[in-house]
Amino acid sequence: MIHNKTPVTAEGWPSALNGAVEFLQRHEGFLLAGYPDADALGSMLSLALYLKALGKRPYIVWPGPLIGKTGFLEDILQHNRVPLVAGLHKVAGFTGRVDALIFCDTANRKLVPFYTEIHRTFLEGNAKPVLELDHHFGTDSEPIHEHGLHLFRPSNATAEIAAEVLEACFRHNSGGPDPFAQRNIVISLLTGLIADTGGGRAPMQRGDYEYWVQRLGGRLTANTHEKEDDPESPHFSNPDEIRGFLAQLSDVEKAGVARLQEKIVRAGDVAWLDLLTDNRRELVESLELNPTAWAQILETMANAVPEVAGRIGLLFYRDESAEGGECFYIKMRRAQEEQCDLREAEGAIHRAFGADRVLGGGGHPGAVSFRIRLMDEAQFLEGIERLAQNIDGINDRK
Ligand SMILES: [Mn+2]
Repeated sequence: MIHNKTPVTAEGWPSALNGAVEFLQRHEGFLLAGYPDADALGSMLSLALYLKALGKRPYIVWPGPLIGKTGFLEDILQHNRVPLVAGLHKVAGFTGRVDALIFCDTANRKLVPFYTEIHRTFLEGNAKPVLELDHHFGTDSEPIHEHGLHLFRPSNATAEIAAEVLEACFRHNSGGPDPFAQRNIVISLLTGLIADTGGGRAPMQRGDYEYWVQRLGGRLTANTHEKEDDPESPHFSNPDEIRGFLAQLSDVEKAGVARLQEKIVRAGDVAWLDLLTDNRRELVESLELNPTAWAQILETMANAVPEVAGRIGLLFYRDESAEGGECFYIKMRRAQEEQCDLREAEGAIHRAFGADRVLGGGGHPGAVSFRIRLMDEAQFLEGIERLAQNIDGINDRK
């Protein structure tokens, strides 16, 4: 049975925050895990680096090399000697060293790398205490551990929640290290925030976004000096440079984007981009794209397609399901000026493909994704056309 996540109320938030501070103070060895996108990584890294500064032991669950632009976050961890728990069989090796778990930015347990092993090692029987930070409230959302301390809030990014936790820690322990004085903590948080808001284009809470970009950006600039001992690449001195870096395309990526622009199909104010087998193979082979370039093109197109349509854009490709089998993956985003809540598209997805074929999905008002059971590609494309007609009528909150 699924119990959807519920946000902590405004009245309950200060005590939840205090609970998180005590949680971090009370324990010594922390296993951090989450679905490794930029926000989850940024949140985990910032917490891990602060715990390290307190003399505690963070371990980050690492499913493998990162695809896309977030590789520099891995470099930050290496420089700071935060151990990565890489590979399934490694998890159990940390039994004696871990006395608490932190999950960041992950809608449900199916998306946590090595969850079965983590559960078997740390959450069965005498379960270790759990802290969860998240901002996903889709229909597939569910606390990873029911009895955890849940800092759930509809923020722009989990990185905002992590920043609040760090701020609260410093308030309680102002003689200790100042988390925002550490460049790498600030860079990690800003990366998560910028990535989750489409490069700052589409924050759900504009005020919060501005607040954190100014506050963290100010500290980043203040702590940037001409010569740094810690070799960083790239070397950021303000949020705009992080934004620029995340959005920057190489020549081959630009060529890929230009080609895909021509393949966008418009139907009213909805548009879609078919990245199923043929289109994708043709592009990858002719431009000799590596996985990083492909990921960058995908992210760029996910933001471009809705703008072409003026309202809602979607793209789809084949991907792995949480169980490891192949499935179709649909990414849906709304245009910058559009106010509708895309989470309401779930009904349309069910009608278009049949509820039993939808493996799961969810997201934010501005961006959702769904996994669909494998079927004939022609049959799937018919479903997409039905979906485009259905979501055209989604409630507009303008
Ligand atoms: Mn996130």
